Amino acid sequence: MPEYKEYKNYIAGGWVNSRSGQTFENRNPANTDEVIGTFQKSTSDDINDAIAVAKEAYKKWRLVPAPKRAEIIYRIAIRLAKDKERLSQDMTREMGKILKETSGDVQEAIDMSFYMAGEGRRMFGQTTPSELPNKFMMSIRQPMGVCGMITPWNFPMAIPSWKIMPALVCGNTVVIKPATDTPLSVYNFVKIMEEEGLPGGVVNLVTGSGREVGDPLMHHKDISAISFTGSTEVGRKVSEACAADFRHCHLEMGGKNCILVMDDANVELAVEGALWGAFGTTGQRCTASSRLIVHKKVIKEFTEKLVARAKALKVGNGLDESVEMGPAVNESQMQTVLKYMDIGKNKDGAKLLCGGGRLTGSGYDKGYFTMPTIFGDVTPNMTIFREEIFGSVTSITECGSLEEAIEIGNNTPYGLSSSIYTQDVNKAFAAMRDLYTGIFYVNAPTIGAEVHLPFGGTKETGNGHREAGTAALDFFSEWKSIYIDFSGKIQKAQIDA
Ligand code: UN1
Repeated sequence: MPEYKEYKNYIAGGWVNSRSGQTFENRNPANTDEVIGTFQKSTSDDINDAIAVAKEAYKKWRLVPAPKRAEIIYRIAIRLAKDKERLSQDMTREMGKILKETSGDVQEAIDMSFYMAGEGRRMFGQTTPSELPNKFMMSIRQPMGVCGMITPWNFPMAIPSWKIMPALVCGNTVVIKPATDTPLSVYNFVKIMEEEGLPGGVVNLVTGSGREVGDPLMHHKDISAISFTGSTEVGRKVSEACAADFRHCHLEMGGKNCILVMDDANVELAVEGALWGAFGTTGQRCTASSRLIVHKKVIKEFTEKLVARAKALKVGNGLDESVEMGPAVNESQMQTVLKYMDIGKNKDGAKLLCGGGRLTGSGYDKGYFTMPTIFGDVTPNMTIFREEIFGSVTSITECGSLEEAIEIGNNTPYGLSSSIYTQDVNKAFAAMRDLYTGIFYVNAPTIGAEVHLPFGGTKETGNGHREAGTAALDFFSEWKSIYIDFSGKIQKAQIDA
């Protein structure tokens, strides 16, 4: 068995043990015999240390000119690109998704870093004429202080980059708690920040559980803003923790995204899209295509082709380049997925078209492998239609018209992503207008957002904020409106004619 390492917290520019003196293990979900490393099992003591340090570091960092902050971010981007192969390998080993996808994840962090480095010389405010003579007015972005980040395991480097990079370019300092399943990817990211010259204390990493680390982080009075990606259940707690004293919070939570397949769609293309949207990242994306709403004229052809493709998917260890789908991230996630497979079969009474259980036998017995699973005859009252599964399960629901498809598509508490396959521009535009989601695609699945447009969702997916694009700057800065009167006399807005 290969040697494994003990990884530390990063506080005040140094690598330190948790004050608890305890660690936890990180194992490969494709082969649970393989220990990736041990990480600090931190507590509120460590979080308090990290926040105090970040608060102190903020005093200097906020005064570093944004283009200079951005130069460091630029160097980090270059270094991520240089180390992409190693970072992807580590990510596949710690969370299971296939190498092509983990290198996409690292690429997304590279893209975000370059994008935010560019913002260092933009971060535009407004100037606008005053209603009074000899008076000037403008708005600028100002940083807020220490930002807390709680990040998920499904995009272990991309999502931390969505939060850290805009926070830094705006002049904030950071305390991040990564998911317990993927501390190595955030460790690797922060290590690169250190090596590329980010001053100590500006970004601090504290590993550990949600209860022992996430909870004190979200409740701490010196945290100006929390950015959270994860379950709706935990998001609600973050929101409540911040509400009492009006600290800002950005929440990115569940999804139950739909693809509409119209009777005029290119069915081959729709099948390709649904396969990728449903089973990419083993279905463990907030943007996963978990509801396929298909016109009755093409449902037979679409279903047959999709089921054939899903059955042929090669499932296994993501380090094997021929593998197309990796394992569930951990035992409990696998159990949740198996539970929904069971509900689909036995409670909802949907028609199981393929998959429906755990993969066992040679190559599978050491990991959390589930079958690519498709249910047919799914109706909006069924649990598998309503609840986010976050695994290798998708469902097919029949519709008879565009209007009906849109109604079914909107029939969910979530609102992250939606898509339509059609050759008819009129249908595409109507769906674009009427599907109430934060992200929308035409002739592409519900996954695959790029970093320079806002990312986030409506309804129970979010709380109105967005990550990525310039929208991220809106969350990680506060507007300051500035009026400069050079008339030498008192001038009264709204009153002087
Ligand atoms: C997520 O599912 O949590 O748009 C993020 C996408 C990826 C990001 C997904 N770029 O599918």
